[in-house]
Amino acid sequence: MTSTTVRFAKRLIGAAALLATASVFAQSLPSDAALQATSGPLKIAQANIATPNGYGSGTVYYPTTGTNMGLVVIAPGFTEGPSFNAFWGEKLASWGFVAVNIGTKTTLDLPGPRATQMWAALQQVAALSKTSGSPFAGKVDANRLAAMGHSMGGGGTLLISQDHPTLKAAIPMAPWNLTQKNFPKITVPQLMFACQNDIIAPVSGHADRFWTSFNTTLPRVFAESKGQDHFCPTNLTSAAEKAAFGRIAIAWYKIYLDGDTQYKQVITNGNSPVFSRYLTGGL
Ligand code: 9J3
Repeated sequence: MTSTTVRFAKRLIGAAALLATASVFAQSLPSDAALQATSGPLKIAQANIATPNGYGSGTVYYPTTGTNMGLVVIAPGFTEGPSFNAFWGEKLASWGFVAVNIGTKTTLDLPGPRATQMWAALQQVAALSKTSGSPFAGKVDANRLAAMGHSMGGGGTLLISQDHPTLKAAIPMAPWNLTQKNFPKITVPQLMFACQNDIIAPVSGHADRFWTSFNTTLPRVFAESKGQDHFCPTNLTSAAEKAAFGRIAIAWYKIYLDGDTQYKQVITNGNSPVFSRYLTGGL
């Protein structure tokens, strides 16, 4: 090549780089208001799992457009049913994830069986997505699985994270676990929600213990809702809490389930007046 040709080639590469940059800007972050809203940009549908294999019940929420999305299992707490988490299923799907909101075999199951059931639901929904007859056929990328759960379901979220390091991200909400307090082996990024005035899963005996046990390299966030009770990250909470938790939950799965690192700035700026504490590490 002549030096003129080389210069011309370099200019072409430069132009391509500019175009690539432009397309990144075209997909810039949504506004805080958009992330805090009850629903995201996508239209959603839902389907019940007719024959749950290894767990109690499941409702799958999914965007009507798109394929190969990350899948999040959502588990309730002791004596709770899936209604406690329904808004999470709807919110996640409206932002481009598939969510399976489960009920456990019995509402009294301990965190260990909840973790087992969460894994069973992920496997079944991923397998169903590979069948052409499914209403959510082709929607799930079986290599991108994540977990979320409230209370004993939050304990289950920690346990499934410990047992299945292939998971991409997790959100334990007001997690409760009695027999294991230390989770230094977890490598699955953890966004932990806590409720300051929780007397069912007191922060000092549960969320704080789990949080301080994490490896210092683990990508992690601790978001504690000010003055709120055990139900602060569930359907029973206020719109303000749903907005603050919802914004960082979407960002967490965008970063760690979708690989969209732009959303790290949402996490960095994720504190809110409704939080009494907002701590981050390993990001
Ligand atoms: O809501 C929960 O799953 C908290 C755990 C709990 O109530 O334990 C009592 C045995």
